[in-house]
Amino acid sequence: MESGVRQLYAKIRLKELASRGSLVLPLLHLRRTRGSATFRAVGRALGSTLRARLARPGGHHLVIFTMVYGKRLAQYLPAWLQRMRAFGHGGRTLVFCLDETSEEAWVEACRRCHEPLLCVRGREQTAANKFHMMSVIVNDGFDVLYLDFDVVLLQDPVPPVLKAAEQAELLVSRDLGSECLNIGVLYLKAHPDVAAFLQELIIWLWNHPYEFCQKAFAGLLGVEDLHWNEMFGDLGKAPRWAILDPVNAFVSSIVYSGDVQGWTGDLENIIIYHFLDASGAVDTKFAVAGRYVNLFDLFYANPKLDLADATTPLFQQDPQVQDELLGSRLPAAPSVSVWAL
Ligand SMILES: [Mn+2]
Repeated sequence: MESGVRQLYAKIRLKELASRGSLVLPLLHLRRTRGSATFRAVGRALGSTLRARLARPGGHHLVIFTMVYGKRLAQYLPAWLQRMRAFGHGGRTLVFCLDETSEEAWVEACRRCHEPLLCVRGREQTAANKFHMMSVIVNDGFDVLYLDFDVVLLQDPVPPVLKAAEQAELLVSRDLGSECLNIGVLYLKAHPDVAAFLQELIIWLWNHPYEFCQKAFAGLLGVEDLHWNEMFGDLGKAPRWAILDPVNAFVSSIVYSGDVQGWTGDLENIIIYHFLDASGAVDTKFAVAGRYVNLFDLFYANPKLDLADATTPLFQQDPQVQDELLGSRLPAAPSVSVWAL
């Protein structure tokens, strides 16, 4: 078959699958005995523990979700989860552990320090996992706050995220000095427009496996140009979306560029610090520090920090934490149009 025809054929099949999927996914709780082991494990976590727990009066149907892999980082997971628990979110935090086939470092580490049901094992180490998992969560009626593992909470992110979500179904972080989205901190509301968006994104990535998923995500929101759409049809309407304040609240460290990365304002206003670990390596020619700096050690293996203490800011607990945060602080925000809630 000619490649263009084959792609079109694959697309039509996927569209059919996806539309059938969108009909059945809301009935997920009825079909948890089917599907892959991972799909069933997510269904069990959502259907039993999380549905009961998050349905309490005053609770919110919000799942915090992170995705982790690689043996190097498993050692930091207990401390990472301790920080979630400090803000009362341990019981809503789903950890997707992508282990190597022969080594179960992650899922074992997770189950030792977390509720076993909330540690879900996957096998394929691909970024697309994030969107498939979020699609399952959203289609099962839960909002989801995805957090990269290379973040640290300075304050509880849930109240400001829920406040911002009053005006948008999708919230995403961004570089301080560019319009480049960063899907390392991402909130998706359980909403039909979001479910359709995720479905479209998954289909788009299937048809364009060579594209960087963050660019595809931004492209479907209309922020970046996507190519070859004439072959795959028009893109659908994006959900209402907004940027999480990249200036002083949902901020990132400076690794490569003080013109683009970093933050400005007051230490007290930082909610999430995304320290851009990038799989534990840097290009030493371009990194501002000239070398890789392991900030997992600073935040998650630091005897001076009591991560369970949510009231004393981490930068007051250890001057080195303060130095790190201030090292990425700019005197003023660069002049890009800031669109933040
Ligand atoms: Mn990250």
